[in-house]
Amino acid sequence: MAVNGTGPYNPDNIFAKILRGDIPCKKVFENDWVLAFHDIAPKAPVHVIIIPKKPYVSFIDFSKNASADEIAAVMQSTGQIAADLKLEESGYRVITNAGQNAGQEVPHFHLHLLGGKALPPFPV
Ligand code: DGP
Repeated sequence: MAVNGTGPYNPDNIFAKILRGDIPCKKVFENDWVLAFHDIAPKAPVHVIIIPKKPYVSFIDFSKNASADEIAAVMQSTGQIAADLKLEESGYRVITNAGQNAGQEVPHFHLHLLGGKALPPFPV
């Protein structure tokens, strides 16, 4: 992955391995477009990773190249997961890190769903 989250997709990244079933995850949701699972190092009581099943390096790649149906599926799935996990009443945060300067470590586009407590003010 280039520093800005573009470049060729690396099929050896950890989320690609999770999608293939090569390594386990604690799954919370799956449909034709999306897989979601608990983050291995949670930053909040609820910290879920939501990924498209198709290979996109980052939000930059996803926003340019995914179909409208797929973008809708990812966003609607995220809202559904938040509702299923009872986060709607207390509120929650959805973020994505696009590129290394933003803190992206895994080069498969993903959303972080965070909640379950009062979250600190957004850092920057
Ligand atoms: P980011 O820094 O935005 O690329 O976030 C990557 C997240 O992925 C980070 O919060 C930790 C999580 N993560 C890394 N490796 C694994 C893994 O093997 N399993 C799970 N469930 N989460 C992982």
